[in-house]
Amino acid sequence: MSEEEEFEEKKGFDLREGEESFALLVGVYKRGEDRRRCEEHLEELKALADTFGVTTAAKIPSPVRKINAATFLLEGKLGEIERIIGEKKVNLVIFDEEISPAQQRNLEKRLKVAVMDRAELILEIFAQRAQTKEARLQIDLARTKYEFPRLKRLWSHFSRQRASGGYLKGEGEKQIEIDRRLLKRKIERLQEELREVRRYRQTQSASRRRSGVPTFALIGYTNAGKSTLLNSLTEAEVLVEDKLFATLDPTTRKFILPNNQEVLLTDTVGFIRKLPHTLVAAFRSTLEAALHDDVLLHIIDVSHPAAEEHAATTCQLLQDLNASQESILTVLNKVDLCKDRRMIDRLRILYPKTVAISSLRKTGFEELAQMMMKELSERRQRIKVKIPQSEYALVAIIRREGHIFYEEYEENDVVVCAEVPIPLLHRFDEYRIEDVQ
Ligand SMILES: Nc1nc2c(ncn2[C@@H]2O[C@H](COP(=O)(O)OP(=O)(O)OP(=O)(O)O)[C@@H](O)[C@H]2O)c(=O)[nH]1
Ligand SMILES: [Mg+2]
Repeated sequence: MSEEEEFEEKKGFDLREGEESFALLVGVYKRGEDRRRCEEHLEELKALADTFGVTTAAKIPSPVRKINAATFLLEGKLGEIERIIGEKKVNLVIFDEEISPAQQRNLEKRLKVAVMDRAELILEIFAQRAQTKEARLQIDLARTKYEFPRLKRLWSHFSRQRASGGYLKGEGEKQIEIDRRLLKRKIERLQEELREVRRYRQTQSASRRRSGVPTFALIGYTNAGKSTLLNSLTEAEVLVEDKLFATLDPTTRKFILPNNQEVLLTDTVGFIRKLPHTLVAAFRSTLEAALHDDVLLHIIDVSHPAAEEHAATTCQLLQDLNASQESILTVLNKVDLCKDRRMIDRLRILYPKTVAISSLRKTGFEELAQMMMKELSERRQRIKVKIPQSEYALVAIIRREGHIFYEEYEENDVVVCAEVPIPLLHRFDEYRIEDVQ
């Protein structure tokens, strides 16, 4: 085994085959009125744990006035947690809040079980679910960067029996130096491999863009129903699951609008609150490729009690990724499950250009298609032009980038009535014959 492989061996929480893991989930809140939100967040953390393959034994929303620098929680709370660990055979504690590498180390020593935070859990899930080479490389890079400041902890449970013993003394510091060097080398290697894979993907997406077919990217909170919508519209057969992060890799499919206009739909990785920074960075390139597509379809699960918070999280992440906020159509999904009509009303006020649908029951699709067509035509102007055959390449441009309603041949000219993307209008100036509304 090479040095690097050996290093790989000792990282991550070890989910043993066939052995059930029980987790205790801890969330904190400051004021009494924040308790309900804290409980909602723990419910989401439970869904994440479930996706990871860990059973939730207990959820502990904890009121805290002050965070303890060394152990995050104060002694009293730790005693309570210790008791529950004993009673419920818990072998993993997951914090909804971010905990520092030192706090994590101290907590593991104190509680004698593995401790992770939400960010690490999300990273582990991504690692479990990654399919394509690019996704695997991105996640590996994100994980390696996450581990960098945590080397001491890794070394302290070298045997993968996390927190089963104390520090290994003496050699520890030297080993950390070696590990750090290995990690640096690994980060460089991963970055190089990623550049290689991306070069290939960019060539692909560039040729797609050159084809001029407008693209809609399906974005939104995890489990909102993005893949279900893509499947319902295009029979794409993308994996749909009532788990978080079912999709990690973008899938693109052709879709024909009712006016026969061909468009592309791209399914993307779901967003979640507190998405680890290293992951956002790692996925930036894949997401950016999708976000610079023509229009974003923001899918919201309106049957979820935290739909508004989910939508806001998604918008914030879009902003962080520099996506244009102008070309977003908001798709209120799962209306069939929605018990609170006021949620739909509130979201309609918060977001312009909304449509309510059920991806599963396939309702609201006509309205959605109308909205998509309208959005495209707003980016275009309708014109009538008479183009000489010697300039026929211009007709090919309209065919590719716009939409032709009809074309007629008049001797050596062709008369075309079409919608042309506004940035291209000037190329047709000298051939315009009349304005069309
Ligand atoms: N009742 C109902 N369920 C839906 C609807 N749309 C999606 N679902 C369900 O919601 C769950 C999540 O759907 P997905 O399509 O996997 O969600 P996603 O947005 O792709 O999720 P990630 O890939 O994890 O980000 C599945 O169990 C779907 O069957 C809907 O309109 N109505
Ligand atoms: Mg999906």
